[in-house]
Amino acid sequence: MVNVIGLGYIGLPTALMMASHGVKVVGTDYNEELVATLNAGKTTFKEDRLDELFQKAVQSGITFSTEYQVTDTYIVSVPTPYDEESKKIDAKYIESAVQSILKICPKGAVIVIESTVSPGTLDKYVRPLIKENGFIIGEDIHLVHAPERIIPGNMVYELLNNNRTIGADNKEIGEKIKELYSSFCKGDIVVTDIRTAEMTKVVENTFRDINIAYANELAKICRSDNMDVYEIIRIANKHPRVNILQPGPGVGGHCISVDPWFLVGDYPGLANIILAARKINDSMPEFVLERIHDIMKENGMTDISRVGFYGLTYKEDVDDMRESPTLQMLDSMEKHLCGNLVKIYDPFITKDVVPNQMHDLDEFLNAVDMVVLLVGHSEIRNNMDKLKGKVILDTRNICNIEGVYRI
Ligand code: SAJ
Repeated sequence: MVNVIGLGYIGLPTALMMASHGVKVVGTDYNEELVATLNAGKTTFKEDRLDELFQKAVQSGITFSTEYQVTDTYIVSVPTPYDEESKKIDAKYIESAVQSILKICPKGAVIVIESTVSPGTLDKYVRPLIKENGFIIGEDIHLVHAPERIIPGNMVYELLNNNRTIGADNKEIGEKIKELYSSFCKGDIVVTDIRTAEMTKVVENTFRDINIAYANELAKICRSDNMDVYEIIRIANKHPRVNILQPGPGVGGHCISVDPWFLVGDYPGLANIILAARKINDSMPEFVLERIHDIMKENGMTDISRVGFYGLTYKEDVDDMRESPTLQMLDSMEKHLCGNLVKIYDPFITKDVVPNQMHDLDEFLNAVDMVVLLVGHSEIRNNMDKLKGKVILDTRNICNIEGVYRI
């Protein structure tokens, strides 16, 4: 039996996927409300094909509990935030999960850490904890790092098809865990050591952050000298070895905007491109605010309450708002005392989370003269006509209406 600890964006789909492929699974989370929701037969976030997978897993016997289970395999999938100041990982959730496992697990149990961690985290935080509790690693407890790679919006497909990395101290244990993941994963599963697996995961997300930063920097350069960044990227990408990403209002989500900081925090002075990229991407929400200011001025607009932000999530067609550029913009505006004046709408966010949030697209559009497209949800892509007559700032390059402004 596998006990999956942490039933969030990664733990839940992973637990469901294993269960629906014949593995006996119990999902554990300390959040009683979340466990109650799952036990009532409902999923806790929106994701393509997740409900279908949930039904299959329930039929296959998955159960959910707030209690840790006595079993031989644990998969830990808890948050790994970083400390705002030091930029180093805050491993407290991993530590408390491992501590709870150690209280009940039998001799020879395998603890698989799925959460993304900074390189060296298992050495620095997890191994000492296991030793302090009187266990011998490699005999009483086996440690494995199996970082996830799935992208919100396409999680089910990617869980099934992506290649994976498994880091273990011991080849045999690595192969055993590989076999477990092979129950559902059709991709290549590489077995390596723990440190390499930790570093590989962070390096992957940093690669993307740097590439997005390049697109964002180009957007700023082109804006300053009146060039069309989208046309330039489109043409440059015709080169067989060039693939520039798209500029946008910033980088959100809990991975790409977080993981590179681990390298900056741990290798100050060495992580230079990485730090520059982080700074560029973090500067984008402010850059969009400046664009709004300039465009309002150009159009003789003075009333910020007639400006509407479309989109609160960090990217299209997900309901995840973590580190979203829109929230970063609102934060920044609050400092200038105008944050609670703009109107805000997102079809995926039905609860009120910010002031002046609206819950109907038509009402939202009626209440504003200028729309800032911050997220390219399918809803707005399919309703572009409704924006006609508005002043539009499109930060995602999804609107072709004449006169549209871009970043
Ligand atoms: N973005 C741009 N321009 C682009 C692409 C993305 O501005 O050209 C923005 C998005 O709008 C978003 C942010 O970047 O705000 C990140 O979005 P994303 O879709 O690129 O990535 P995530 O955070 O949803 O998922 C990533 C994935 N990592 C990589 O692509 C290397 C996923 O595979 C990981 O599993 C996930 O992070 C994770 O959990 O680490």
